[in-house]
Amino acid sequence: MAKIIDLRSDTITLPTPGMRQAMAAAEVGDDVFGEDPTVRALEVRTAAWLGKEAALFVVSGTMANQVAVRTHTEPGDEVILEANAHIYYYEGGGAAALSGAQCRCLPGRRGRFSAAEVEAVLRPADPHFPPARLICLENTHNRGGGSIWPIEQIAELAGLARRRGLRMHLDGARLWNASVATGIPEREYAAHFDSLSVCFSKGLGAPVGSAVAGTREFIARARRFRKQFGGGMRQAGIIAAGALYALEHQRARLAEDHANAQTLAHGLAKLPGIEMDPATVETNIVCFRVKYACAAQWIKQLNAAGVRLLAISADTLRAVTHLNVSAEEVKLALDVIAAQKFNSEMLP
Ligand code: TLP
Repeated sequence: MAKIIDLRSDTITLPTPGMRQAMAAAEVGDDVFGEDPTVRALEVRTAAWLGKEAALFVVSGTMANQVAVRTHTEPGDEVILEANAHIYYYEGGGAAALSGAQCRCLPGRRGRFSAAEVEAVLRPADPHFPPARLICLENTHNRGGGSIWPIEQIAELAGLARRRGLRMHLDGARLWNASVATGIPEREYAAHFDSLSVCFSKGLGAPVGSAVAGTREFIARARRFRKQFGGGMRQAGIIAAGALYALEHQRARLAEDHANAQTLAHGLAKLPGIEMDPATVETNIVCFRVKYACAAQWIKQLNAAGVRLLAISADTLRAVTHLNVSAEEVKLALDVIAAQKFNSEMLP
């Protein structure tokens, strides 16, 4: 069988030879005792990169977000976010289960919403109402198709949050992509937030690991919740070394993923049966609607032909470009997609 071209997610990326070497050579210690020098180095480097006082290494983006939500809130507090936000949509009900938070979902446009829309749902202090505590944004926005938040719009939301006594958290799993695409450094985005999460294990290509960053005080409290959630790790320097390597050596190449996503989007836009506006593709995520046959049938048929995509709704597919897919393979994937036969009789 021909080589499989796996565009399901940038989470499937494999460690590079240089990364494996760095991991094998990592100095380690017991990180729960604060004795792992490589974890420490990664936390210090990440905090500096993001312009925050401190950072905490965690196993996943989900844990980074959920530790942050728990650190900001008490049970019964309201968290305002967009209806397709990863924190709400894809984290197993974590905000409710782990923090007892009530999520107030706003409808977004490709994941984005305005300060006026938040203001419209804020309620006065009154025993009837849960106190609104936290606003969460996602940049880039996954289900928004890798969309980037304009920094002016973030600044407006941060201004509102300050005036109304709310905190701001950024799910920055793919903040690197936003920064590489816009040229706006991560720290400039981060400056508008009290806390943010970042992932080393998506486009950057590390096998495991994310971080949450914020003030020293915030991170000290977050460290307790990481332990409570079972996320205290021991000789974690082995994986932290991969993350550190990813940050130092594999960030700039994200521009290649963005260029490959453009090739894919423009190619898809020409195919019958696909609804795709390439202007909506801003980073490495390409979401498109299929007209004939449901998304699940497309997935099945493409899988058999060696191209893997993800169905993110009944009629929408997602392709993500990454480290392990070359420009050549993206063109090959397009040929495979173009060769498929679908018709409206296949609709359920
Ligand atoms: N997203 C995954 C799936 O969970 C959908 C993917 O394939 O894109 N924030 C954002 C914006 C994410 O996209 C993800 C992962 C996470 C957080 C969670 O990261 P992990 O998978 O490390 O828990």
